Amino acid sequence: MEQRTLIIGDVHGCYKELKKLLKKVKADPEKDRILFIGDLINKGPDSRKVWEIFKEYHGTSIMGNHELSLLELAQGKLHKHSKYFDALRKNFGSKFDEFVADVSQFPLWYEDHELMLVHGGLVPGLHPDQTDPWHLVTIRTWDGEGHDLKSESNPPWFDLYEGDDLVVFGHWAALGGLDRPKVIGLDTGCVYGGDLTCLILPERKLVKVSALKKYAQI
Ligand SMILES: [Mn+2]
Repeated sequence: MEQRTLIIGDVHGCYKELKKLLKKVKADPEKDRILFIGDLINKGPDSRKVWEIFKEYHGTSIMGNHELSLLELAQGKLHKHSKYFDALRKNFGSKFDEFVADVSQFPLWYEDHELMLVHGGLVPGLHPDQTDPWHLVTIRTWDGEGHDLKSESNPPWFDLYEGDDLVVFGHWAALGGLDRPKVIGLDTGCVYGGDLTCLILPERKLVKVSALKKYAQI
């Protein structure tokens, strides 16, 4: 049987739901390739527990905007997400440096054969290696220039996508997931009381578990 690839959406510290989902899809780190779409951390109950599960399952993750913020904060840059930094330090305790070193190895995107993973999305017409990292991790809509990446008066980036790869993304919880032939959105807002979603390839099956509660406001 062909190896399964499991791709898991934005966890945001929801470790109980992550455990449930891994159990539901019978994830096996010895057999399955287990990938995460980024934003493992922040907002939810316990980022450290999520990271421990991630390591236990030999997961691979791309960078979400929350991981990219963490790295910038760890380098001493000022950032609007600084409130999360202190919370993470406390949460990880003696494991904090190891955690930051691990996150610093996350790639900004993941490409394999006909599959592309990116946290926010693709700037139309550009390969990720030509794209500003912050655009990759935060884009929702495209204004033609990159000044405004979330105004709903502009088209979603995936309406403008014309490539052949299957692109899997997260980040846009309010969208509630997306399932198109060439684009799949996995952020179904678990931390906001929605679902945590896993895409199973090659069968292209979406499996969800419901959030046990609403941990944050969208
Ligand atoms: Mn995000």
